[in-house]
Amino acid sequence: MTGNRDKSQIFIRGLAIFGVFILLAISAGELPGPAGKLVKIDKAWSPETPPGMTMSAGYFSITNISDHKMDIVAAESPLFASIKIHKSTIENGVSSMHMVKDIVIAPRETIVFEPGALHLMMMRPTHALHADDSIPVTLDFADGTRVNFDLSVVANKAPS
Ligand SMILES: [Cu+2]
Repeated sequence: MTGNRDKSQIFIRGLAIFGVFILLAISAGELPGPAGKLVKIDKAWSPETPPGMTMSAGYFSITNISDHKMDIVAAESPLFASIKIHKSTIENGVSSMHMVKDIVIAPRETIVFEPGALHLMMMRPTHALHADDSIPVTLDFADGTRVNFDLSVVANKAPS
């Protein structure tokens, strides 16, 4: 009898500790800071890369839901050798693109990466990417925050 009671007490103590871990895990997701939510990312996509294609582009919209400015300084993905932030412009009817050093997002501001404008220029994919694949991307911010999200690969669209 005594042995059984000891076991049930240990079991209850175990449950309590487990519960504390769950509470910690839930609250960590809501705290501001590197592990918390500082930005919201929507409509993240990338065109298919046929075999032999050496570059692609990533598009998404990003909203700063923190109360301070967020400054994107770099991006990377395990599926591409390098990613740069580019901006396409049309001048005298000629489309060109240039590298952007960083993207500063004010609190509550949304910035849209889209064809013909800001985009992630993604160089040298590790393999051909097809519709419904996802591309994991990490954005690095000036304050050391890193944000991970996935670009969904979409068929029949060309990068621009
Ligand atoms: Cu580009």
